[in-house]
Amino acid sequence: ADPKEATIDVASQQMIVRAQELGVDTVFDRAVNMKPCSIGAQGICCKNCSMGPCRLPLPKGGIEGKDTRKSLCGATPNTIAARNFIRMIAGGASAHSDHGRGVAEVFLAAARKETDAYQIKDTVKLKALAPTLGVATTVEVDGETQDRDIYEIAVEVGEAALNEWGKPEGELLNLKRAPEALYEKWKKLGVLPRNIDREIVEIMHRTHIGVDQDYKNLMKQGTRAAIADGWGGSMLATDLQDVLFGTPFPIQSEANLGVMKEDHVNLILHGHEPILSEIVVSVAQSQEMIDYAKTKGAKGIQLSGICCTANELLQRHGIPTAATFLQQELAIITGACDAMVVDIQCIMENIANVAECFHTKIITTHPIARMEEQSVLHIEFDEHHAVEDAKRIVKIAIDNFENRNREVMIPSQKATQIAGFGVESIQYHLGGTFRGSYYTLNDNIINGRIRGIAGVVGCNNARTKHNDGHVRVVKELIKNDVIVLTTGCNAIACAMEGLLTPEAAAVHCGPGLAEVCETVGIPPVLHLGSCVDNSRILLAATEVVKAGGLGHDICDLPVAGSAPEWMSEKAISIGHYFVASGVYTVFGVTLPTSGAPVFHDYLCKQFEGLTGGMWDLEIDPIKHAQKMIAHIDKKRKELGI
Ligand code: BF8
Repeated sequence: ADPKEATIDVASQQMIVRAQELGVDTVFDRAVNMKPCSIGAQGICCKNCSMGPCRLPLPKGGIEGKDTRKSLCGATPNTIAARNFIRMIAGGASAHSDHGRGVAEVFLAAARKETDAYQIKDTVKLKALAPTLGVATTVEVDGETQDRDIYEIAVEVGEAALNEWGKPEGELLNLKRAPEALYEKWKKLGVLPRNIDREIVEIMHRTHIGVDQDYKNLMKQGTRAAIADGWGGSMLATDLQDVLFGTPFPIQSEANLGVMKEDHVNLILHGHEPILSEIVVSVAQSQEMIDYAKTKGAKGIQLSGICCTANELLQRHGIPTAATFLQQELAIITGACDAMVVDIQCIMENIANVAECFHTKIITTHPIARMEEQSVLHIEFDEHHAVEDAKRIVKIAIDNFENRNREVMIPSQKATQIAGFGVESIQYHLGGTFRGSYYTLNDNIINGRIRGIAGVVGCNNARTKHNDGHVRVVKELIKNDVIVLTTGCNAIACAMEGLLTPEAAAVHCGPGLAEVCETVGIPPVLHLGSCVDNSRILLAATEVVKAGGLGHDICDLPVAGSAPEWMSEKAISIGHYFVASGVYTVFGVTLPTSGAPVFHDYLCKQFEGLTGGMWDLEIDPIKHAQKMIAHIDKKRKELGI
């Protein structure tokens, strides 16, 4: 790979060059050497039974007259693309939701005091959350209202939350947190999720050979499962994590490979669940471990994060971010990574091969996510002996410090970032002290200083230049006075570019947004956390609706969504729960729908008539942002502002 073609990030370019010099292959090289299958990329390869795979390429020159393409069983391109699409939703929703379930289980163990590694930290949020799950926070004693014991409330909250995954009747409790108009719309469409697991299972059933063969009906189930992710599994994950580990509040840190330190033990935490990483952080920051590191000749222990674990640790502890998804191999190529601890999701198997060329220890920790490579250590993490597990992990990193076997080459690049925004802190910064709501934010939208709100999120994708789409889309938006809420790897890309600082306002924003940011002292791009924390964006949008003056539903707001460099199934689930919640959502790179033009049209045009939201695909970052701005302007016009 040509490093300058592969990424806009200078630190990454340096590490790609080093990898090539050492003969270590990275995702950037593999992307050049292996081209994607164009039929699969267009969504029209069906491998759901062994009569296939049936491939239905678009005829050269497009379709003239009737589209007669069909598989052995007769499935049309629309059926095949819709089946593939909702299977991606099932994959993404299950990843987020299983993460949420894991958090709920640990939450319950903590509430029942079965483990002393975890405590209920944010009691205010617990009490705010309890009623949404049908749990009372007070009790009547002799005609007097008394507060209930925190841990008693927590046990019931934990039980009610866990019940959401498999309850036999009813609908998800969080749905009522959506604007009433949206809830009613879902009800009318018949897409209220019953429980989280069921909607995912039903996708697998309906996409089996010979079941659902109507793309509209398939998408109906896709919508139901996506809502079960955004307003269900992901939202529960965020809420329970906040109660357990603390609700984030703005905090300063740094981002990019330059956060690693040559004279320190570098322990990198990579993956998604804070269950593990929270404990590793507290152990690694203990005097006992720091002293132990010093006995091995290190000055201390430098923790840093990759992917959404990075976002979780950043927003609650200010732990610096080492890398985005595509930089995970590069962090090892610095020669300074003494251990990389991983749990679930977005972990490339090739880090094991790269680590074998260095001294780095890769440690898997989750029973559902192991690697076959012999060099990989597996230390299964269990909430009941969390501290002991974490100590073992940190010690392995420290002991490995003396084994560095190649020259250390840490790029100098790193940028300051402010992260830790959320529904609560946006209210604090941009809300009205009087009304305790998003009144001031709405006021600034109505008076036009802020043109609209964009949620820009999602992955890196080796099929497009690393971080280029992220940074250009976001810069174009803020230049046009659109405030950006970010999560996931987009947030990391923006951090590396210096966009998550209040100073970025003067340099990159239009005059209206710059004025607001400078007055309040916030960055124009607000980091809301990890990918499950996209649920924070749904709730922030709901607060905007509630604050008044901008319509009655999320689809009335001047907002738009984007994932410029998406690649994962989780991104498709997120994209679709935004669309299902009324948001115009643009993806970059590609969409696995282009080989089925009727289905593509259904998602990108007709869906607006159902939920008020719709999909779009735009590869060019500037046009991508301009389409979002055009939608925001359309909504402003409809609102008469
Ligand atoms: O869940 S943005 S590459 S790290 S999938 Fe993965 Fe995509 Fe990054 Fe977080 Ni989200």
